[in-house]
Order: sequence, then structure tokens, then C-alpha cells
Amino acid sequence: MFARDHIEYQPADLPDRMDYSAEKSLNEAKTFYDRMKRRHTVRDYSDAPVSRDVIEECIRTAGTAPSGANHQPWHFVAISDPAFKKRVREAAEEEERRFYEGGAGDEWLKALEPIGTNDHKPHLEEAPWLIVVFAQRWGHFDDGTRFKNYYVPESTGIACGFLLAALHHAGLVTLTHTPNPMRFLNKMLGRPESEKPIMIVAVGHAAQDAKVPAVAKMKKPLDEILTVAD
Ligand code: IYR
Repeated sequence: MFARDHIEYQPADLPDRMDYSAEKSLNEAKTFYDRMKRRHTVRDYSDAPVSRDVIEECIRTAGTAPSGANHQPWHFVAISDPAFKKRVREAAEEEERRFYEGGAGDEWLKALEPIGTNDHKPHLEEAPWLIVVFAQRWGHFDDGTRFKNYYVPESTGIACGFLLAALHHAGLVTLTHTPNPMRFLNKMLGRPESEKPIMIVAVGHAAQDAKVPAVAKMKKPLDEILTVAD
């Protein structure tokens, strides 16, 4: 990327100012909430294709996320090759079988009952794209020596949030999938040891008869998630 050890602080004028009136600000906030509350995690995909261009634009958005020391400690692998998706599905299902057969523990399995998940993951093949998100635990200078990354879980979590919002905004549906452990993805996708797979995001269009778990739409009311000190 760039020689990180040679960058000095240089102030730049704030670009892209948005000095909205209070009224416009509230309207924009409402409009965005209205859009985001229509995002649903979907497990049933149609075979309608999604162009690589859309995926690239959404990953560009993810790449604008704030990160510790602006190190941008993430890498995305976008997969549309059916043979690759099949291999990811098979490996993920193998891990999930262990999870659902008891590895998760009784309390966790009970918590998942209302979500209706199991070890069967056809969406990993049916969705036109899988985006695998890797967190870079450390980076490398051009000479091969390592540098530390900071706030890696927070930074990559924010980038994943941006990615899901961008995909939704583009009219696509997603499923965040976290097989555990996910190390098989490093080998399969040729990613280095410094990177930890944190999420597979299935992306596509919802099947005509797609269902979601009713419980997933029960969001906590504002007074439960917000305390104001004013
Ligand atoms: N990774 C498993 C289990 C799972 C765990 C949680 I926490 C969920 O919210 C949903 C699923 C799976 O994908 O089935």
C-alpha cells in the first residue's frame, strides 16, 4: 500500500462538509432509519445474478470505515465461482455439524431455537456471492517486517456494518455466517496466517418464498437501548 513508517501528520481541510439544518438532519435520520429497518437477514436465495460491479462498489464502501490508526486491517474475498462456493459450504457444514451436535453447549443451542438455524447451509451455494471478511491481526512493511494493528475487532466490525448497509442500500439481501472455527478459509482462499476470517456474508436476491424468523424482527424499543444524559 504505502510506506507506513514514512507518513507524517499533515492537516487537510475537511472535505465533503454537510452543514444541514436541524430539520433536514432529522429528516435524513428518519429516512435512513426507515431504510435500514427494512434490512432482513435472509437464508433463502433466488438464482438471480448480481454483478461483480455492485459487489465491488459495496466493498469500496466497507473500505471507507474508520479504523485504528487508519491501518484498515481488513481484506475481503468475493467468491462467485460455484466450485469454490461448494467447497466453502461443505467445509462450513462440517464445522456446523459439530456445533449443532453438542459442541455449542445446551444454552447456546436453546438461544438459537427461535432463529431456526441448523447445520444445513444451502445458501452458501445458492447465493450468487459469498464475501469472506478477514481481519488482519498484523501487517507487513515493504521489507517484510511486521507492524501492529490496533482495535482490529472494532475496526473490522464497523467495516462489516458498512458492508451490510451498502449491500442493503443496493437492494440485495445478506446472511452473516460465522462457522466456528473458520481457519479452513485461510487455506482454501490462500490468505496469510496474519489474517483471521471473521465472517462469511452470503449476498444475493431473496427467493420468492423466502422466510425470516419472526423473532428476528422484534427489535428492542428505544427506551431499552438508550439512556440520555442531558
Ligand atoms: N454459526 C452457526 C450458529 C449461529 C450462531 C449464532 I450466535 C446465530 O445468531 C446464528 C447461527 C450457524 O450459522 O448456524
